[in-house]
Amino acid sequence: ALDGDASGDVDIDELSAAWRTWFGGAIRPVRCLVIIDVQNDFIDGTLALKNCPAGEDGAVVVPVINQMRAEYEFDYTAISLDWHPERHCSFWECARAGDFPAPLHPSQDAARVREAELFDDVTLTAPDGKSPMKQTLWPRHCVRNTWGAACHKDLVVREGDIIVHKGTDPGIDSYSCVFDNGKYKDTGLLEKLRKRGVTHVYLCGLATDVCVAFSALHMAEAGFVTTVVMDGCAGVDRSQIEQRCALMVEGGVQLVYSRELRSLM
Ligand code: VGL
Ligand code: ZN
Repeated sequence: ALDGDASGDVDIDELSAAWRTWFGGAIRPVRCLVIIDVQNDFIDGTLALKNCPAGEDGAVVVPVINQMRAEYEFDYTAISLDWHPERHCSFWECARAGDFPAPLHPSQDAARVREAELFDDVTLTAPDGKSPMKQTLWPRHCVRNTWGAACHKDLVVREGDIIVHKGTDPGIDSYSCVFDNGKYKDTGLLEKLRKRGVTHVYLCGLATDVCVAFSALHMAEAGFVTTVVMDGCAGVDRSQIEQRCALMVEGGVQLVYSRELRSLM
């Protein structure tokens, strides 16, 4: 009955039995809340979003995220942490000091890098040794094992939460919690989610137009049903937020508000 060239040939009971055999149980969504970079430096530290162009306060996402955890039953929760070494290619201070831990691309004027302003872009050589790779220069932030890299004190973290570190390589940045910016290496998160049978991911955190957007795009591309909870996010720059939201929608990501989850889950 499954070989039908006419739709009437498909036997739904038989089809559903086949799925049950494959999966060993009833088919249901397996949901993971993914909390991106709710770290002190993005809230009260060196890269505080409230001092960025959009003027959004990173702290407002904390109660929204905690409330989601309390109200909805996610099977899993993953927490990503921007986790940089002391010298990192995204640090403006390293660029200014001429102590840059990544090779510049031949097209990049080295003198320009030493005079770069905060948030300027520079062009680095990718880990393949030849491709140009754009890098924004941020103030030094989220240095591993420092206060700035720690989660906001009020964020609920439970035993069993999946913790994923990103941006650990000095020579390449990683906005996404899935792949680095050049897609050379993955963080290991995909494998952890797949091992647990996760089908649906719900993203929130910081920053909407940077790490949340890139993570959501990679997750949708990897085949997860991907939702971003907008009131659980705060961003850097208004026009960037708009552009990246459009890009996410184009990439199949659903953008919602936390109160809508009740009807979606
Ligand atoms: C982020 C800029 C630099 C983020 C991380 O978490 O959105 N932004 N590193
Ligand atoms: Zn970073």
